[in-house]
Amino acid sequence: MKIGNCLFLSKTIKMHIKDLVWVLVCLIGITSCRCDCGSGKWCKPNECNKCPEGWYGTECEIADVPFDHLLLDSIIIRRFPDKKVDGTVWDGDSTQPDVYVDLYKPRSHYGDKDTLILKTDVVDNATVPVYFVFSHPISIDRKMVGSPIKLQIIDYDFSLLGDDIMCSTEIRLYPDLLENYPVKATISFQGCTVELYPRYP
Ligand SMILES: [Ca+2]
Repeated sequence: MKIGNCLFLSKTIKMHIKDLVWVLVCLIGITSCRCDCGSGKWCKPNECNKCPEGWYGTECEIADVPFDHLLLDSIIIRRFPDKKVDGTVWDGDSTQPDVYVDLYKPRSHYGDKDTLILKTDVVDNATVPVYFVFSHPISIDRKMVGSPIKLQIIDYDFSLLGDDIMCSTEIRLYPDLLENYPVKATISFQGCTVELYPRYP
């Protein structure tokens, strides 16, 4: 069903049952034109053949990234909020928060699961700067490098309520942060400042 036909119909339509059926057919024809753009988000209706910037391939599944993968050697937290947004301290015993970092690709609309890229060890009673130096560099493949991924700084808690997210953001490593192959990428969000130290093998 072409959009032009639908527009023509919408102009000439009279509200008879038969016309309503045609409108429904049109709407189904347009909205069924959907595909995963590789970024985990739906393409706009009727733009199936147009990949969003940074993606190509028949299903827009290939990230336009000029390297096969990258390596992450270390992460440094330079800043995190002193307290929770409600003004209370991070830990009930009034010690400093016990901090770790995770990096993952959120589930897409297909209903698949979050893909964990990295979860660091916990640094107990952390004060900035907090260093996470990986004995084996973390390898991040091109699809993750080109996808929106979530970066979170988390306070590890023993409580049944679970850990506290200290700050959270969505980033895209390439091209947003690493287009010019920097040795360090700095991200500031929600009271946190984080440095990533990548390598390009
Ligand atoms: Ca603590």
